[in-house]
This record gives sequence, structure tokens and C-alpha cells, in this order.
Amino acid sequence: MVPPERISRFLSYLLRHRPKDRPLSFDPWGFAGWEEVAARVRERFPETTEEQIRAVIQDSDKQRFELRKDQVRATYGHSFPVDLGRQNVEPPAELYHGTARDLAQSILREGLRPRGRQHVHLSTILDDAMAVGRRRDPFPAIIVVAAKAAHDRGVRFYSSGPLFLVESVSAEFLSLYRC
Ligand code: HQG
Repeated sequence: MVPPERISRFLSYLLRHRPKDRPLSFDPWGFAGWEEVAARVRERFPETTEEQIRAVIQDSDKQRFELRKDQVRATYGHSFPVDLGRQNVEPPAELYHGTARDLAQSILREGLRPRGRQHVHLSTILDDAMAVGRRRDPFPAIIVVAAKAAHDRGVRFYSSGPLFLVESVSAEFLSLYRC
């Protein structure tokens, strides 16, 4: 059986980055047709059933995907513009961003930028930010975002499962976490 994580990564690749070699049509909200997506996954992993793909979507710890009757989309992480249709919400006082130590100084100087994606991703829980940062560095730096203060000054925060998304955060709202 194909490990669920491989299917999840492949779905993320298809739905966040619309690769040219795996053409799918997307609506403005980032949804693609379920049948088409399931067919792409089964081309890549022929032994996978549609039920297994559904299970990966439903079991995703970070609610990475949204499946409607005959459509599916990624809930965050896009490298192409989509209208997620999310409401601006009031965030908690602090949110956390885990990153590599060698990026921290530039972030504290320039602010948090989405780089290749549509949004910056922020965690509500320190341990989650550590896990995000460990993808890049075994001893990650944690940036603390004064989220409520930024929100009060007009920065729009969107909630997505356990994450908050934001277009960017200027340096005045950032500090380095010290344990
Ligand atoms: C960095 C995964 C220098 C930023 C994860 C990050 C997450 C700057 C990188 C989700 C910068 C962008 C997203 C600045 C930002 N100077 N570096 N001014 N501003 N950066 O991958 O947050 O499991 O787009 O620190 O768990 O690492 O795939 O963002 O290192 O939730 O669902 O630019 O992806 O989720 O990298 O990861 P990314 P991320 P999944």
C-alpha cells in the first residue's frame, strides 16, 4: 500500500502548485474536479483506490484539503493566486513562525514575506512552529508575531485549521522567541 503521506504530498503538489505536466482546471477558489484529481493520483500511484485518497484528505492533521461533493482544493500553501474566501478574523495575542536560524535576521529586518506562496503560515502552538522550522534546520528559530497588535493596526489574518494565514507581517510586529 502506498503510504498516506506520499499521497498527501502528491495531492499538495497538484493542488497547491498546478504543475504543467499534470494539467488540471481550477476555478477562482482553487477547486479542481474530484474525478480529475483522483485520476491524476491513480496515474501516479496505480494501486491506490479512490477511498484511500478520500481517507488521506479526511485524516489530514492540518486539514490540508477541502473536499466537496465533486470538487477538491488545497486549503493553504498555494503558489498561484486563489481566492480562499476566508473571513478576516481576530487572532490570538501571539502567533509563531518556525524557520531556519540563518533566515531569522533577515525576517526581523524585512518582515515576514510569503516568498513562493500566497500567504505566510503562522502556528498557534509553539511546538507546531518548531516542527515547521525543523523542515529547514534541526535547531530552528522561532519568530513571535504580535498578531493581535498587527490585527488592530489593519493586518488581515485568516484562520485555516490549526494555522493562521497572513499576506505579510512587517518587522515592527516581530521578535525572536527566547526560551
Ligand atoms: C522564509 C508546510 C528571509 C520563511 C509547513 C520560510 C507550513 C523569509 C520561507 C507550510 C522572509 C518560505 C508553509 C524574509 C519569510 N527573509 N526568509 N524576509 N520571510 N521567509 O515553505 O512557513 O505540511 O513557503 O521563514 O508545515 O516554511 O506542507 O513556508 O522559511 O505550515 O502542509 O521563507 O508548509 O505545511 O517557505 O511552510 P514556505 P513555511 P504542509
